[in-house]
Amino acid sequence: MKLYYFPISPNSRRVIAVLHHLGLDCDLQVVDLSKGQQMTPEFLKLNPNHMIPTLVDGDFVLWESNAIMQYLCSKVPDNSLLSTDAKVMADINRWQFWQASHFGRACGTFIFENIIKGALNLGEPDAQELVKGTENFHRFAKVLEEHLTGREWLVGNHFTLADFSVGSFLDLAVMAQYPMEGYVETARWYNAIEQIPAWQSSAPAKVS
Ligand SMILES: N[C@@H](CCC(=O)N[C@@H](CS)C(=O)NCC(=O)O)C(=O)O
Repeated sequence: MKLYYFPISPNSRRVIAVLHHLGLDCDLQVVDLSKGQQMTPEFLKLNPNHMIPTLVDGDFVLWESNAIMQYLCSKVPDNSLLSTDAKVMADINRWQFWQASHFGRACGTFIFENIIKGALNLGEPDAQELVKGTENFHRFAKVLEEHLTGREWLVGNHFTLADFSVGSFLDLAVMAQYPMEGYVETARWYNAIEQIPAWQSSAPAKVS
C-alpha cells in the first residue's frame, strides 16, 4: 500500500495513526501542498479532488480519510478501533461524519486564516471571517464538550476511530488559535489521545 499525505494535515495524521495502531505496512509519499504537487496530472488521476490523504492498494484507489481509516481497519479482524455491534458502529460513523461535515470545517476557518494564509503569502487573516468562524466553532465545540462530560472517550469505554477523527483537528488548536478557553473536557480528552502510542508516533516532525 502507498499513502499520499502531507505532514501537518490532520486528515493525513489520523490515517497514519490507524496504520501505526494496526501495525500495517504502508509506504508514505509526501504530496507537497505548498508546492502545488496535488495538481500534477499523475496525482489528479488518483484523486481528481486534488486532495490528500489518498491510499493506493494494488489497483484500488481510495480517497476521503474516514473511508481510508475504515478500509484499513477491515484488514485486521477484531481490532478495537471499530465494532461489530451495529449501534456502536453507527455511533463511530456518526462522529466521523460529524467531523467531516461540521467540526473539521469549523476548525478549518482558523487553519486557513491563521496558518495557511501566512504560509502561502495569501495576506492577513480576515477579521470578519474569524468572527463568523468563532461563532461556528462554538456551535460545534459545545456539542463535543457536552458529550465528553462524564465520558473518557467519544464512543464506549476505549478509543476508536471516532476519537482519532475528531481529535485530529485539535492538534492544530494552538497554532491555528481556536477559541478553546473553557473547553476543559475537550482538553482533557485530547490530552488522553496524545498518550496513545500510535498517536505519538504519527506526529509530524517538529520544524525548528
Ligand atoms: N474530506 C477530505 C478532506 C481532505 C483535505 O481537506 N485535504 C487537504 C489537506 S488537509 C488538501 O489536500 N488540500 C489540497 C487542495 O484542496 O488542493 C478527507 O477527509 O480526506
